[in-house]
Amino acid sequence: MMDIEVVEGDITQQDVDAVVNAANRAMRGGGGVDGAIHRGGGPQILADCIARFPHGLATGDAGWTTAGLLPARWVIHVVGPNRNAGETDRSLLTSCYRRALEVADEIGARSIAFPLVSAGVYGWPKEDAVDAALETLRATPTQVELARMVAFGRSAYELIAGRL
Ligand code: AR6
Repeated sequence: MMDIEVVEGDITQQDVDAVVNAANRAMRGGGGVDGAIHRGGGPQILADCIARFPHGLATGDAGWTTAGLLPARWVIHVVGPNRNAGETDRSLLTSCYRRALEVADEIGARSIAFPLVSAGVYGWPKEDAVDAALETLRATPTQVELARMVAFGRSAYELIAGRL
């Protein structure tokens, strides 16, 4: 049975086996969580993305790279739906969490930290982003023992804690 917890903090500071990146299909970096992870982890992450994902990733999918200089061992990159570009299918968002756990199982990660995928630049309403995350984490069979939701700021923390 996987534990699910919430902390207020920065995804790049999490001392877990794998941290999840809210990436885009190109998988070559960006802003928000993606920018923070590439900045904190250094150029090894981008080099790995280029080598492992020459054509990027599809929306809803996940794949792993090294975590470079971050405390984590791996980054699991997911591509959330961009609601601002008309990707409104909720199953694309739940798929990110399910696929991230599948990838964690492939690499043997036992602890994983998630940001609120799609809830920033990609414009998914935060309440539903939290519900999609929590219901999928609860429903997906996995060897992962700890899933940590990393809330960026106090209001995100209150929102997630209130729905956990
Ligand atoms: N740690 C934890 N959470 C964070 C951090 C951080 N350091 N920084 C922001 N958040 P976003 P998306 C929160 O925009 O919506 C990028 O350009 C933030 O408050 O990072 O999936 C990519 O390259 C929000 O709640 O991801 C893509 O093009 C959540 O993390 C695109 O943005 C996600 O915000 C992806 O957009």
